[in-house]
Amino acid sequence: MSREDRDVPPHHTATDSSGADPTAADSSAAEVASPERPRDPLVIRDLAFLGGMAVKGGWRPDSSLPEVAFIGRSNVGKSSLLNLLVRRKAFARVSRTPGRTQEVNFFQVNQDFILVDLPGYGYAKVSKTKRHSWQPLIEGYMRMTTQLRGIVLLLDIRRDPNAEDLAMLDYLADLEVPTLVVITKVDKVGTAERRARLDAIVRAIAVDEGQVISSSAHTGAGRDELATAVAELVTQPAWRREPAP
Ligand SMILES: Nc1nc2c(ncn2[C@@H]2O[C@H](COP(=O)(O)OP(=O)(O)OP(=O)(O)O)[C@@H](O)[C@H]2O)c(=O)[nH]1
Ligand SMILES: [Mg+2]
Repeated sequence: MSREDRDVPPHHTATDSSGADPTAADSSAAEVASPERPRDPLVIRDLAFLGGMAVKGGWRPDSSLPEVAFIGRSNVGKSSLLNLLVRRKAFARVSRTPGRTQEVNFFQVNQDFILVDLPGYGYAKVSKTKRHSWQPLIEGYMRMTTQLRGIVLLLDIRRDPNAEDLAMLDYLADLEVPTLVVITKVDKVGTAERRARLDAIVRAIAVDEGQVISSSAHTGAGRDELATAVAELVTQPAWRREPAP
């Protein structure tokens, strides 16, 4: 029986608990509770998909639990990283077709907090009308939430941050919402090249390297570091208590 099986009630194991645990090899960031097994900074006991907000100002969960939202360019790996964090293969939908996540999706973790999977920005091939409706959806979510504790902004290790990434970082900085940067898909570049790519990205976005986590949904790298950061974020006071005017 894997660790994943033990952490989860039986009704959640049917679709995605088979196969190897991709995070098993990554124990570097975890605190060691016993000599045999690293302590998991975020034990997943229960997960629930609460629903999606499809239009600006539309449905959102009637819950006062803390929220942490994942944001980034289309195809950067938001849904994959969310799955890695909660140790499920297909909890948030992952697709080869960029533009798959077209709603604001809400996932409850344990009885503790909500992870929010935001639609990707900047995928040019999505029809103009559809693309146009995404930014209001992101802004609509940001306006309405009074539970947000922080944003996880994702950047692909192979790409220099583009104008939209920088605009998003500016937007978040203006809102003064705590923002954690996660570099995704580090398995896609060789170890020799990795350092240079990370340096280039950190320089381009002008953030402290201590705010940046490297990750791979394929190898599980960075999972526990992200889990620690998210667990810490949800203990913070709400970023804003009233909806924006
Ligand atoms: N090699 C590798 N591929 C990844 C990684 N993370 C995601 N991918 C792949 O990248 C593609 C997009 O991943 P998603 O998780 O759907 O990306 P997303 O940001 O949610 O995309 P949208 O919902 O369209 O905005 C999929 O084919 C994933 O399998 C990673 O760490 N390593
Ligand atoms: Mg997605």
